Parts: sequence; structure tokens; C-alpha cells
Amino acid sequence: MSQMRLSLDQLTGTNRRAADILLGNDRGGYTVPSAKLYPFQWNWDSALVALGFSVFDSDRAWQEVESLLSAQWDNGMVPHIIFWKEEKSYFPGPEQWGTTDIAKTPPTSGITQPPVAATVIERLLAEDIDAHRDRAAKLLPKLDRWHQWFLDARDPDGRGVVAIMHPWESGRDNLPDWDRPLSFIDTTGVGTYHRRDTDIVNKDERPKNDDYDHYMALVRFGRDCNWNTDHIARNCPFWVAEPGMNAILRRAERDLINMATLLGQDDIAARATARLARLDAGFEQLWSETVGGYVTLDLRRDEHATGLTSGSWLAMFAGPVEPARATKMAATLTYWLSQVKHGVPSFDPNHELFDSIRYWRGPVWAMINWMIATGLIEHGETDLADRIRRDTQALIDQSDFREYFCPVTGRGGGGTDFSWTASMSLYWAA
Ligand code: 9WN
Repeated sequence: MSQMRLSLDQLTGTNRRAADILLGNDRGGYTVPSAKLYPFQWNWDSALVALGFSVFDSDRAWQEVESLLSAQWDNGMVPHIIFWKEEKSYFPGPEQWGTTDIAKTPPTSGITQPPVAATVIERLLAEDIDAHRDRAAKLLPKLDRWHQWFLDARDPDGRGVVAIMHPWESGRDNLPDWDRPLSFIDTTGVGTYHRRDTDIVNKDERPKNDDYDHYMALVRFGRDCNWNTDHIARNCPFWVAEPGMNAILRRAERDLINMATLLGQDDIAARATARLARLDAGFEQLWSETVGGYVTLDLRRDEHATGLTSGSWLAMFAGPVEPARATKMAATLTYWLSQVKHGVPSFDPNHELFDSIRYWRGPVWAMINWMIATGLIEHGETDLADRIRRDTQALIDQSDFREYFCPVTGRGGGGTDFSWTASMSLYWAA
């Protein structure tokens, strides 16, 4: 569809079906990622879903990001899940997060997710600056506070990279990068609990029970300190900086600067510029000469991960990568794509920990593909970007709007009628 503006009635075939998925997952001002598996509002899903709505209903696209940012905490964090309604089919729910005093109404989780919202809002605004100026102007201060929270809460020592305190914060839950940092966490106290995800989808496509024990230990750690950001930064046993989150934040700051400049919000532009300088310089710490790319850094041990992930390519989405590195990255990515039928795998297909169907250990995700392709185009790698776009749509044509896809066979995995897959098809890939 590639960003043409049409009315719903003008959409046909795959595009109409994608729009119908978004409308079917619409719960009135916010969209659930997938009706059964994820029945609440998720942070980066919502932002990315707004792009799909923008193709046929710009007002509804703005509502999506407005409802997301309406859940901002007083300290600036925008939570990763907003529990608008009571619903028992997802675990962990509000009781486990224990944020009722902090989040007020409705309850939320206690962590955040990659802040792609500013990038999305910049695109919504660019469609018709005069029409959307007032709506955007109200959201910029919220984005500014959220981005500032990242530096204050997740980089209090000023290293120039923000940490995640939970794998869910990265949005890439069971990436092999977390295996070693998680292995140092004591899970003996987590007790028994009932996972709901494996009641709904095949357990071979989901994180393992041992991963969940670690996830729950970290939720308990956050809840026990009432999500105190100082305590978390000093003591959380999981504290890693990863290229996906840091790249998306750097891109978000650039897009926030553009919007603030355009709308005359000079103080926001100045603050974002200062933050961006710190983050741009700090990102260098994620470069590993041994691996040959940007990788996760365990900040507790000052130790780089041993593999490239789909997040590594997001360095090109973050901003300009020096030409020699960009060329090297494009060559490695081309090699990855020669190893699989459809790109981009979420983890190095040649690495021993690659698993083609288990969630973030190998499968292809449409919205990551969009971000990677966007960065590639900005570095002149248009053929590679086009291959990724075509792969994305081929996967959807073969396996429908699934949560993610096997890079080897093209088989779909996880949830069905998935919002961000529909959104990416409608906005970009079809
Ligand atoms: C935990 C909703 C979310 C995505 C994440 C994806 C998955 C949740 C889960 O689903 O995470 O946040 O329960 O598995 O990993 O990226 O936002 O689609």
C-alpha cells in the first residue's frame, strides 16, 4: 500500500483484510496486539499499529498514540502494558506487577518498551502538518519526559547507553543475548504460577518455563522495591544495554527534534539535542570488533554478547553509521539473507543458539523488518531494503497475519490476526 491515503471502502484484497484485523482488534481508542493472546494495550505495538490506521483513518491513528501516552507515569515512564479492562487470559496481570499506587487508573506493568512512538508521531504529523499541528504539540512534552526518563532511570551514571531491567523491556523476550545475564539470577523464590500463553499457542514457539521463572523473578524484584528507579539501577540483577532499544531511542530523539523544531517548541528541541549527543557517543560501546557489529553489552559484567541480532541492524535506523561500518553491516546482512528463505531472522542463522521458530531466537518479525529497511534506505542500500520488504509481504501471503514467521520455511508462528503484522502490510509492505 506504501502510504497512500484511502478510505476503508477503497481498500481491497490483502489491504482490506489487514484493515479488518486492525478494526477487529480495536477496543475503542486502543488496539490489542492479538485478541486472545494479548488482550491489553502494549506500548510499541500500539505505536506501530497507528501507522496502519493512518492509511485509512488518520483520526484513529492519533487516538492510538494519545491513549498510549495518556498512561504515562508521573516519573515520565510510558508503561509497556496498559490493563484497560480486567481480563484473565494473560499472565502476568496487574496483581503481579503491583503498580496500582503508581499507575493510578488503569493499572499498568512496571516497565517500558522501545520508544518508537516519536518516530510514528513524526510520520503522522508529516502527512498534514497544518491539520495535525495541535494534536502533535500536546504530545511532544510527553515524549520529551519519557525520553528524559530513559536517561535518568536507565542511565543514571551517564554512560550514554540505556539499560533494560527486564527482557520484556526490549520487546524481544527470549533473545539468546539474555541467556547469560539471566543465568546469574536466583529464581528459587518465584513459586508456582500458571502461564496462560502456552494455553493459547504451541509451547515450542514460546519462551521456555525456565525463561519465565527468570521473568517472574525480575517482576518480583521490581514490585518489591515499588519500581523505584534508583534501587533498580543500583541493584537489579539484570542490567544490560542492547542495540535495539538504544537505536530506537536515538531515532526517536532525532524525530522529536524535527517535530519540536517544526512546531517551535525550542526548549524540547534543545533538551532532545543534548540527550541525543550523549546517546550517539555512548552507542559506540555496543560495537564489538570480535563479532563485527553492534551487540548487547551486559553492564553488570562489561561483557559483549557473542551474536548479532535483528537489533544490530537497527543501528542504521538510529542515525548515520560511518560508511565503512555500514558497508560491512550490509555485507553481513546480505550473507544472513543467503542462509534463509525469508529475512530478517531475529538472530544470527549461523549461530549455535539460532532456533527458527522459537519466538525471538530466529523468527522474522514484520515491524522489525520495516525499521531495518527504513535504515537501509537511508544508507543507500535500497536493493537490500526492497528484498526485505518483498520477503515480508511474501511471508504474509504464505502464512497470513501471524505474530512472526519461520525464516527457513515461511511458516507462521505465535498469535493469529496480529495487529502489527497487519499494520506493516498495509502501511509498507503490500
Ligand atoms: C510480553 C505484544 C508483545 C510484544 C513483545 C513480544 C510479546 C509479551 C509476551 O508480545 O511480549 O511483553 O507476553 O510475550 O515479545 O515484543 O510487544 O505483542
